[in-house]
Amino acid sequence: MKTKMKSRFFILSIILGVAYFGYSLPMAKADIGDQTGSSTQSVGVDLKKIDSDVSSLKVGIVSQFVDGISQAIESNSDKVTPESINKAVQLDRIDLLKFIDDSFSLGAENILSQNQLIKDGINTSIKKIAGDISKATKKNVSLDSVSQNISQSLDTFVQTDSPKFDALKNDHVDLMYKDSDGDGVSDYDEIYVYHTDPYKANTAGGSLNDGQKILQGFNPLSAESEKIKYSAPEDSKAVASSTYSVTELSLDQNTKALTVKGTSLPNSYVTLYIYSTPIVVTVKANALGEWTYTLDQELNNGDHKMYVASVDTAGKILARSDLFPFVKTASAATLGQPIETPVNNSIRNIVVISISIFVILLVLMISFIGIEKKNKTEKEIK
Ligand SMILES: [Ca+2]
Ligand SMILES: [Ca+2]
Repeated sequence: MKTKMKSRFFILSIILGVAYFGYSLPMAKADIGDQTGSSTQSVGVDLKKIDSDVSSLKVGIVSQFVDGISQAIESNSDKVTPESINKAVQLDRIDLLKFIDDSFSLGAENILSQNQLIKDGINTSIKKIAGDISKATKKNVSLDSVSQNISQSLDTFVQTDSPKFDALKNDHVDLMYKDSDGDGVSDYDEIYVYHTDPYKANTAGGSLNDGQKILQGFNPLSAESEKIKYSAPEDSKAVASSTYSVTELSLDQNTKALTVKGTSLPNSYVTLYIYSTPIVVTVKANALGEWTYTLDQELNNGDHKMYVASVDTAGKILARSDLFPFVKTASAATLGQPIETPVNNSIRNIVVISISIFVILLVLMISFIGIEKKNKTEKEIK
């Protein structure tokens, strides 16, 4: 009896071992994709964080300036009406707002490197406005505290975001904004995604340059018109949902053409997969990481779904969005909530392994009872 039990446990452990090994093998492969996805995800997140810091800095500076001037006008309007003071400062105020707009439109890198020039420009404008108010009220009005507060906000931004920006530069994110050979593919994508030559517009030869080939679905590493064999996005676990997404759908009422908008890394190419009619197209995102695509064929009415992904020359998905379902009717296209795919690996692992153990134990128990019964009957017959 004891030997029988031992051999049964031996068989059980072999079955469990084989089941676990079989399951963990595809998971290990998936991790490679996950790593690529998460590094792309963090670059996207860091870039967005710096962008949002830049916009809140701008909002903060404008409101400090508007509040400061309103206060100065209010507290000095005992003899002159606020309207006439307002009129006196109008032109200089417009100039300052334009200067702030221009300085901030160039983005974080410009603010970090031109910080002193921006501060000086703002201070000079505010001094001029203080002069306007002094003239109108015939009082000596100073706006130095407004200037100081604005300078302080800019300094705080530089202190907190400069290290973040340097870290991104270390990750070569600045290469996303460079296209040394002017073929439409950023130096970053040439080096890290397609392995094409960043200094040669037409890496492999042929009539199309690297960017034209990628847009038309051809392998830029081949001189021939070799189509990229796109792998299925649902099989890829390299999800980078905060970088790759679909944000907007619209249907032109006249042409019935569907336009899709979404996000990706700046100046990079994304491939859109639209099901169930499989449509696979590649588009390029702008410097803000926004892309737009208008379908040249009319889509059937009904339920559809789509993914957006960054794909290499072998058709492998390096990073992708969640699954975006949408409904198209004769008059509208409605985007649904993104569906996270696949479900969390670790939870799925636990569920699958627990179920396997339960099933195997059940089968063994049934066969054990069966053998015991058989032994009993055999004994009884004897
Ligand atoms: Ca290039
Ligand atoms: Ca090139």
